[in-house]
Amino acid sequence: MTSKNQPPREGGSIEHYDAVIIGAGVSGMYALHHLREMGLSVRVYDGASDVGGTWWYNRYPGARVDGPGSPFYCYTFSEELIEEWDWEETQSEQSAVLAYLEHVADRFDLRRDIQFETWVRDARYDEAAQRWTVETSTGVRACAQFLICAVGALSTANMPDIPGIRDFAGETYHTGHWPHQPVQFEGKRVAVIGTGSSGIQAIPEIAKEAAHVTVLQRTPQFAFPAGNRPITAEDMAHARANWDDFRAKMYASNGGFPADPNPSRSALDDTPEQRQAFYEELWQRGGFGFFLKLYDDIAISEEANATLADFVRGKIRAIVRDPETADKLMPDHFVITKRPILENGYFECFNRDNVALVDLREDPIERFTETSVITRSGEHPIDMLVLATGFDAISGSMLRLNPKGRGGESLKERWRDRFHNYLGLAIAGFPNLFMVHGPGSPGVFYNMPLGAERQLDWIGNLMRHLRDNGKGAAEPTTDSETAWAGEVSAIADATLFPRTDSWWTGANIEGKPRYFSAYLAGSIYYARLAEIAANDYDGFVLEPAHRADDAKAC
Ligand code: NA7
Repeated sequence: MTSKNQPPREGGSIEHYDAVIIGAGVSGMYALHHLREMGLSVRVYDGASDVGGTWWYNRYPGARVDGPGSPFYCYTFSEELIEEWDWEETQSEQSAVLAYLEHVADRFDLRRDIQFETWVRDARYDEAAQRWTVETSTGVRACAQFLICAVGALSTANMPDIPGIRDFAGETYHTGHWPHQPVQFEGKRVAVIGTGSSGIQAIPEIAKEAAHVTVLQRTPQFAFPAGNRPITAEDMAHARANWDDFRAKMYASNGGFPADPNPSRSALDDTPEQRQAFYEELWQRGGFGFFLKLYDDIAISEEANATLADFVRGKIRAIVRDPETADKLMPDHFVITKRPILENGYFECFNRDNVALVDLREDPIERFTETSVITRSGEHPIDMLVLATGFDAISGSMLRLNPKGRGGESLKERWRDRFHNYLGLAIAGFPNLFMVHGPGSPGVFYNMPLGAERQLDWIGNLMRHLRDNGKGAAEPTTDSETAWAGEVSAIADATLFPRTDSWWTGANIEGKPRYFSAYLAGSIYYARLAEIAANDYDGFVLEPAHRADDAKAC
């Protein structure tokens, strides 16, 4: 393994690369490997002290893959990687995913081109030079033709602004910035704010050790059994032997996982008894398969949606012994229109004597003191506060970076009313800047390592096209952005997703443009990318290179 912590470099000087990549998580790591394979000179900057991005930061107790899971939540670009890496569980623990990413970094010698513990503080486009200049927290400045923003869709923590929260003198942790040393819960009274995926994974684990846990819930959630299972040597051998077939299915499916398409069936085609039996079978099996195998109108028809919502509410009532607590846990939004949650003993943990639920809708937080949280009904003395309050998701990390494009216009200005972009990866006024998993792409609705590979392969081809054709910059037109926004919204508006407040719609962050910004059909998205590339990058303006260097082929 190469050295992880490089000393700050001298200020003043500027380093030159073909591409600068911001972020050394799943996407940035592949970006580095791929662009380097293309023969480009590349530098990666990341604020963390090692690779992993989201998987480096989110080390809270209970953190696991909560999508369709292993062995298909992985890179697909290297046959050797598939051959040599064994997954042990379907819902891999955070430490197992991070170990995999560390292995990838070792295997492809990635760290030599990554500068860790280095935040990019500013990124500006120079129109005459057709280049981006970045300034970093360590004083290093770099200049590159291409800027790849692999900044993560879930990496800018949402810190609640509650009166007195800074006065609280006990330990405070955000799940998305969990410490690297073990956190001791024994004997402590812990309050957890937030019942999204992170809170619901963490709460049962904390409750096993803590003296008392107060769960501060704003929105009750639908959660489904995680159905975590061991992956045996035979399972791995089967996945390897049939990898080509699995990979083809991953490419063909909307979510990027090898799911067989379901026969088209409405929830309303079945009798109530048939539906109940079907839901029960899925519930017993558990896992993300629940959502992949469902009736195909659950996210479209209110009536179909209600059949599943009622089923889950019945399950919560059956699990939670205290009827008053069960009432508070009853979700009332359309099921699966907030990020579906996989749980391991979440509802059961409300049967423990050391767990109490506070419904913030009827008993809101008024303030914190040095030693307690005070809600309308009274004071809850605590020793520790866990903020499972999520992220300024999808667009938040791009806005935190706030690059300055043509004429010095900042992204914050450009995105004041909407996250204007084309294909979810390029922005008018910001030539040669490419986002991975940006708003307008399938992003969090797709198998993210595979999505990163597919977007970056496409971006790499566009770079090659520029260089092969004497072009220096690619930039979408605002007309193509408008048409793309219409396409993204038309797909989303045919569903119930935009009608629920969630981080998918930006409703969790005050003042954020509120609309559903993901491209919901992954297979159509990648077909659109292929079609646009085949059509001479329709929707982009390709500007002639101002420098001979930039016209060289790669
Ligand atoms: P989420 O899903 O955004 O959950 C955050 C939770 O925190 C959610 O229950 C929020 O309630 C709650 N929250 C946020 N701010 C506040 C304040 N100010 N007061 C009370 N409650 C608050 O984030 P996660 O980290 O759990 O999951 C993110 C994704 O990571 C997940 O979906 C997986 O894809 C991986 P709300 O629902 O907004 O009312």
